[in-house]
Amino acid sequence: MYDLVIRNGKLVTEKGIVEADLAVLDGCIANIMPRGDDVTAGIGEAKETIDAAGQYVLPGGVDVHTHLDMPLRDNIKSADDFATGTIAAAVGGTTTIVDYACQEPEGSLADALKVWKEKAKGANVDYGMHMSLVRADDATLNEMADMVSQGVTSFKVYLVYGMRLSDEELCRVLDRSAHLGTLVTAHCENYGVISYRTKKLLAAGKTDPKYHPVSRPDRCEGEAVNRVLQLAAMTDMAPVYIVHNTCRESIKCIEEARSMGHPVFAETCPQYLFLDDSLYELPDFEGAKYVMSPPLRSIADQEYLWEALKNGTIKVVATDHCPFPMEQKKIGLHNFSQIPNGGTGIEERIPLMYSEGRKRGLSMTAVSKLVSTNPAKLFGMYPRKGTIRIGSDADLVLYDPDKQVTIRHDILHENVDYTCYEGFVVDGYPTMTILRGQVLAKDGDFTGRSGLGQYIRRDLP
Ligand code: DUC
Ligand code: ZN
Ligand code: ZN
Repeated sequence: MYDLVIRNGKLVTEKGIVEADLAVLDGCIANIMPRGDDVTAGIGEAKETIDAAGQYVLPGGVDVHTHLDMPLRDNIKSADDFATGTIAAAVGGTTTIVDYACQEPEGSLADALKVWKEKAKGANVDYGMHMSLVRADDATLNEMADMVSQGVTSFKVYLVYGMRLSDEELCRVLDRSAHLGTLVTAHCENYGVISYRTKKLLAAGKTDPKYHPVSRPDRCEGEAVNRVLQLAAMTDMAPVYIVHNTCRESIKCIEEARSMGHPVFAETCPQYLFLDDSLYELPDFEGAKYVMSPPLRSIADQEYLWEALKNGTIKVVATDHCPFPMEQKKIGLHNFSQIPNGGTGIEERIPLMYSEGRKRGLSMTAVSKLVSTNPAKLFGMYPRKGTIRIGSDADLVLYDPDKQVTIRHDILHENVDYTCYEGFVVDGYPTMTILRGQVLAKDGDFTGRSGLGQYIRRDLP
């Protein structure tokens, strides 16, 4: 007997929309039958049946860029931990996240993974880990192979912030990663440029949030993307994934690298597709909500990113979910460079992307590839995650295309006192989220048993 059957839905598969019924056994998709054929034939009625008439059945969302419970500096951590952040993820239709574990300045990768796995106990959706590197010494490079055997198959490098690596260190990491067959993910901004411009702005008394984007313009991102891609090209064409692309300046470099056959992959995030730099002009320190790095860009950049989603240059929409409460943002009331960087998205991503994606001519399948299938493939979780097919985990989202919702902070579950998308109206919303056959969320509420999330040991991409 099957554990669960979902009848009458429209399945969003990689090959398109299929009107079919789906059966679940032991947490996996066990059978799919076109409408009219009985999915339970010869097996008997299932323990539970869900009627998905009028709804799409999506593959669970896969968010490969989150910062849960991330220490920023003394006494400041990102507001969502693995308990709250994954409730928000589940209600918003995301069933798998990949969070960034961070190596300590003097610490080992093994220590960092242990710390992050401890933080993740009690998670409500499945989770994998990337590893952010703050050093590229022999000990760290030697540990990368151990990480792979523990299911960590991607390594992050920063070209900015205190944890930035030098060009030589970047080459060392790229070289080792190419050798291991892993993926280097890169936060690209030019540290020297930002440092110089920030000092100059502050010295001139320009301290408001609106100077944050002035301190780190699009060229500063483009330069760093170009640099890391050139270094990777000189290092056996090491595969690279550029996180949170915001602008034409960076996408142009990626297009060029891809046209030369370099395995380069691009991510963007909802904030760069839906929000723009005019928000920094808001009065009363409201602009601080949008202080994140890289910063929001122009409407023209937004349009460029949407085109890049359509033409396949950008393969993934993830969130960089890393909110800080307004009280903490106020640390930078008189100095924009002190505002903790980051915003919301883990709960809003799926509704925003399906709603706007459809309006902009992307098919349901095209959106599902951006938010589920492609990230699962690039980060070694496919076909277990990111697709609706027999044998895959039964991570499913029922999505009502006619349910119009106005996004407001008070309907969301993120543990912070605002949403970056207050007042946005979305056409379509998740009505049920299922993780490995178990219902986690229904009609905007978390209704599941807590702590069902499991660690995903990722394969090489
Ligand atoms: N950028 C942010 O805005 N927040 C978290 C980390 C990052 O790179
Ligand atoms: Zn980043
Ligand atoms: Zn990030």
